[in-house]
Amino acid sequence: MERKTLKVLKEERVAVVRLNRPEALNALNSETLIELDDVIEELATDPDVDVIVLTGEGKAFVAGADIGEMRGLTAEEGRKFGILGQKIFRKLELLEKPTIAAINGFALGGGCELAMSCDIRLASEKAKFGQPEVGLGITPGFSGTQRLARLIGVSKAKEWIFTGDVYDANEAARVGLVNKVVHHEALMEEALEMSRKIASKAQLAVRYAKIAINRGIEADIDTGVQIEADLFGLCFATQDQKEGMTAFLEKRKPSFQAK
Ligand code: CO8
Repeated sequence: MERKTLKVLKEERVAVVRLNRPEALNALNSETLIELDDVIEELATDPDVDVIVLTGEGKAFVAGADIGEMRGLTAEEGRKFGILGQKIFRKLELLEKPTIAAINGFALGGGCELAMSCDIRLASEKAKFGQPEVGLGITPGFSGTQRLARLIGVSKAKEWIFTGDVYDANEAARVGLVNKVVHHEALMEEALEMSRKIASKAQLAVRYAKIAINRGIEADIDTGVQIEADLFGLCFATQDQKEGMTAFLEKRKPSFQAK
């Protein structure tokens, strides 16, 4: 389906979703959010896709929620706009398939929040990060107060959010927001290489691992290990577990089936 604000390209079991409003630095307006929601729904059940990469067209990943659209909102409209973004980002975070943010440039405000809703963040050396909302008279509204604190710690998150400062990719990696910083030209190849590696593994095992990490980190350790035990047990009901272990013992490459 043709979409106005983003493009989707699929190859070798990987879907690349490219935010495509470069004239507004890919700022998230309602239309982009709704199209993103739609793409997430579609890719969740697409049998040809195992891994999803999110990136941006031009010099930005996403420079935030659309300030032009937000300027005139009432309190109730602002709350609704925030909840719309929160729900979509939560859906992305809970998608069973793994997601990689390939951050090609500015990831500010809602852009940083979008990147944080992905499983893994690869950044170009040109990427810039921050939550500048307080300089606009608002708080982060697409769950940045929650995810930044969980990813980089309460104290650093407060510093980032209270000052609104912008940080380069190396600082974002140093505080643990970004997995890896790569040369700008190599960003997509690195993201695709990692995606293909993940896609070559047993997909049910990858998805169960994601569920165990996501659900476990939100629970106490006893609940978390229980979730892990249940999902670990479920793996033994899959053909891919038989194939993976048999291939190891027969000293050959496994051929996984489940998608
Ligand atoms: N919204 C709308 N338009 C934007 C945005 C944005 N977030 N960012 C950039 N643009 C537009 C600019 O207005 C400009 O448009 P035009 O050419 O028509 O003047 C175009 O994109 C290019 O931008 P610049 O000329 O500013 O490019 P520069 O390279 O000079 O600067 C920056 C790049 C530093 C990224 C600069 O554009 C900037 O500071 N942008 C805003 C960053 C920001 O503050 N983001 C946070 C927004 S708030 C947010 O995300 C809250 C999320 C939760 C919302 C909850 C709702 C209730």
